[in-house]
Amino acid sequence: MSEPFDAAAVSTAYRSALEVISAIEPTVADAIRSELADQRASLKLIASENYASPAVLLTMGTWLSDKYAEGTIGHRFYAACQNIDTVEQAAADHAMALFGAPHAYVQPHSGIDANLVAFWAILAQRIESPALAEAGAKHVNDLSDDDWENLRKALGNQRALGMSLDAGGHLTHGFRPNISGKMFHQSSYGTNADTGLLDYDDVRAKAREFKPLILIAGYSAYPRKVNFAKMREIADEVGATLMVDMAHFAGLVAGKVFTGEYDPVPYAHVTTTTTHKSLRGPRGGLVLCQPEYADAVDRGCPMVLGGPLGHVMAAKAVALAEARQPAFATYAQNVATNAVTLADGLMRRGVKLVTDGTENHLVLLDVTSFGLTGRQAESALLDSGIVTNRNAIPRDPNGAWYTSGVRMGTPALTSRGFGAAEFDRVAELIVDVLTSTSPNPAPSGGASKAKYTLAPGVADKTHSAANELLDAHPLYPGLELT
Ligand code: DSN
Repeated sequence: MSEPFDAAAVSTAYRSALEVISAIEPTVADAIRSELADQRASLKLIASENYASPAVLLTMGTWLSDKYAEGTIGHRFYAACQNIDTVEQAAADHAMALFGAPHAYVQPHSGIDANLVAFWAILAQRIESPALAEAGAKHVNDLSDDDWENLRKALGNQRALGMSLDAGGHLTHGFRPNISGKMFHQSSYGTNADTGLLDYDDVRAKAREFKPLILIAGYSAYPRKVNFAKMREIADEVGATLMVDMAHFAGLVAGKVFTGEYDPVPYAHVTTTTTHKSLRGPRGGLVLCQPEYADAVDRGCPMVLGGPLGHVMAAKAVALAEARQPAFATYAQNVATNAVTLADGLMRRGVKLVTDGTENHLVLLDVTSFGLTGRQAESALLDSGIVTNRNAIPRDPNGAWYTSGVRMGTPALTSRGFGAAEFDRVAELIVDVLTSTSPNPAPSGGASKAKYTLAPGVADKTHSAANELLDAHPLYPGLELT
């Protein structure tokens, strides 16, 4: 781990905590022990996961959890919130200093909550409030399709333009299964069919035609940098608010890997993020914004959030303090360098990557050349101790369930201390597994999209090769639960 910690003290803390938990509900204590064992024993390549430091994790297991504190710092709807004020202010101060943002709101419980706060803040700030008040008389769960239509009309039929899901965008950027797709008329921009890269001229053309209230930038499966200066130029040209969801790459922004036009914070009116991915904090979200959106953003609770989670805001403060240390910039740079090593190692061994490489923390494999679906590839890798997730590729012929891709990221294993040699070996293991996997025949003819056969011995061989790497880079070294 990048942050050194006192292994004896942390071991004592967890041993004691597990003893106390075990006395009440041993099943839970056992699951906590097993989760550590499982995470220690696998190559975690899920691009959105990481390992938080013991300081961050321990902060969450405290009585700050027991306090209600609806409202904002110094202006609460409950008495005796002085300690919650302290931790919320500390987290907000660290967030503003780390990202150079004029305002930070650290209450969102997750990424979707952060995006909802941003959406409603933009609507509140830009659209006439009487319309909101009229529609707000009902709970969102009670709204029928007609009600939604009326709500959108009352709000002026607002439009949001975001990156399409199959190009790497996120569900919360205006897609129908998510509330964002019901609140807004949505349209999306994709990526170039030949290069897989974001085409800013296409974004501009779509924005001119669609005239969105909100231009959303950000992604969860696009392996490249985004030029936020260009996105802001487009937003300004069409009178849109630029909202950037940097959940995936916040660690690269914090660690100054993404600077200048690739740092969203100076360009976006509102920036949202989660805190647990490349930022390596507790599970949660936060919103950064320009001053003109601050009042509306601070109304996130009660607009769309319940009482803030004091224990998690405290852990955000600890994680953000860690991210302000020089070691975090080194970590972030290593995440990006390791992603290039992984990409090169895969491509050198014949794997097709979407966009033929990476400029951030993730790679997106197109597994069709192995004759596999993403689901088969994900399962065969998991059987071999390599944890990834299947993901649609642009214009995916297999849809969002089976998919034709697998997404992999470097933040977690970089936290364990993996470098170039380890990531090249990981690439070799991945290719061994994929070339040793074949789809089973489907009962209806052709190939199954789910069932597969992994050649005998490959899973065991890969597990033991993975263990060699993992043993050399232990997770939470010195932390002993027994
Ligand atoms: N579920 C997250 C991811 O894996 O990218 C995004 O919300």
